[in-house]
Amino acid sequence: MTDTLVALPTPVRDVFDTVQSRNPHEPEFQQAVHEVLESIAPVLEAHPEFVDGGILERIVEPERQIMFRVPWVDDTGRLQVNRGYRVQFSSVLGPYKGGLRFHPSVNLSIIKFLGFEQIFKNALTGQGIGGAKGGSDFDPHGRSDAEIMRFCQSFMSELYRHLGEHTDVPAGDIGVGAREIGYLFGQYRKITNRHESGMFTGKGVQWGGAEVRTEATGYGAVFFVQEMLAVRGSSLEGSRVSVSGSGNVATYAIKKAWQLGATPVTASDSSGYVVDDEGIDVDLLRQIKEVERGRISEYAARRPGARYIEGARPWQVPVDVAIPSATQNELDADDARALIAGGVRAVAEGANMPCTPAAVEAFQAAEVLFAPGKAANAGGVATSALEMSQNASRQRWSFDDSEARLRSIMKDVHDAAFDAAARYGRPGDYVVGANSAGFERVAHAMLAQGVI
Ligand code: NDP
Ligand code: 2IT
Repeated sequence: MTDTLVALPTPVRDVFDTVQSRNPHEPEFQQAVHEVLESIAPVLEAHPEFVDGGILERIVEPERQIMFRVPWVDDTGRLQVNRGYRVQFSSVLGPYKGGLRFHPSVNLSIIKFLGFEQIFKNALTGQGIGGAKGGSDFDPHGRSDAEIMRFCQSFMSELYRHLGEHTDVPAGDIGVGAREIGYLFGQYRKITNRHESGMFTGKGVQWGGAEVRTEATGYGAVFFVQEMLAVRGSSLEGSRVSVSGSGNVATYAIKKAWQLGATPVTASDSSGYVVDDEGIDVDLLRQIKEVERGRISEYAARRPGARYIEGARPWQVPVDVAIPSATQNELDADDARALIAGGVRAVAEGANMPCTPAAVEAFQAAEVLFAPGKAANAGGVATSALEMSQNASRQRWSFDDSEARLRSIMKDVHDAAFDAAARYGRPGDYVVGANSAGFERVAHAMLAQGVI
């Protein structure tokens, strides 16, 4: 992976070599670090004090990483043991902030890549939040509510001592939605004897949650696409959009695409995808995925005209805009070439790192507008920060007010990335722009706060 770093100054190569040798079994973490180091070269050239101040050596090492045993008893009375994680990467801009992921693929590499990305994403939002991620290799699929509750209680029985509204504030991610957040928050409240609303975000709107947090990531990604298209004098009106995934991010990306005059034509899960040329019926999708917790194949079975393609991803379908919103590395160079051949004009990462480095390169070479996750999906965590503000001040903002704030934050995130790309000689390159703008904010704060 070092090849594209060859042209970079020795200190940057040395840092990456150390990352590789210290974290040999962490390919996703290495991938995320590589992407950032590669794209911030112009920032380091303009700010030699960042290199001299040891910012790189420090930023690639989490401030703290916690791993723990999560024992619980399933419905048949059998003991189960999972592994829990929380990687507290950086608190230089605010309390650690980032989601929890429950998925069987979770390991230290995945959590570290997500935590590392989160530092720069959160900095880009301008909201005063540090970077973290956590989760477990627990698989919620097919588990009863009682099992989910027992798992969440056991998980929080260990993690609570590391959390707090001024310390570390988790939220949801894959496999952690409203149900899990309720059980996790409840256990924290019981153990600590504190109703500390601001220690978790994504809470139910009846008990401290913010309006629009549920919708925020998907809505924000579509707002970001709108901003990118506007720069080229274009809009979403009349365009066909493909979305992967059928969870929180995908559902609300689909909904906002409809609201802005586009037709979202795909959705997927880890078993396959559906294509619906009439446009995805959001109510049916939510009924199947959120209420029944079913599979995406059932959508095609219940929707005339829709087709289900087993074992494939939706990138062969010709569209104007693609918003991958399932998981990391779900769109490779072949998929990118298929989308380009189909006429795609813009790609925004709703998920974290869904496009492989080769796919990103292909989009950029074809001059397709490309928004990396740390910019395009920043609306979720930005709205989490709005939830923290409301909790701290005991206020409740309306849906419309909150959506207007999200809209404005996404414009600011876009403009910060766009302007940084231009400033550093790579106009239109949102990868360079997002990484540079986020990194600058973090690096200045690290220098100011000394060797910590
Ligand atoms: P959900 O659990 O709500 O949905 C995840 C979706 O992705 C499901 O459709 C799931 O299908 C699919 N998926 C998960 N793993 C895989 C896999 N290995 N291969 C193919 N499909 C898979 O999660 P979210 O919608 O919250 O998260 C989706 C992405 O967005 C993640 O990358 C997350 O990190 C990112 N994100 C989420 C934010 C949020 O606020 N929730 C904020 C910013 C980014 P199946 O049921 O088959 O597993
Ligand atoms: O990846 C992400 O930004 C999230 N899962 C949301 C994190 C948050 O704290 O809202």
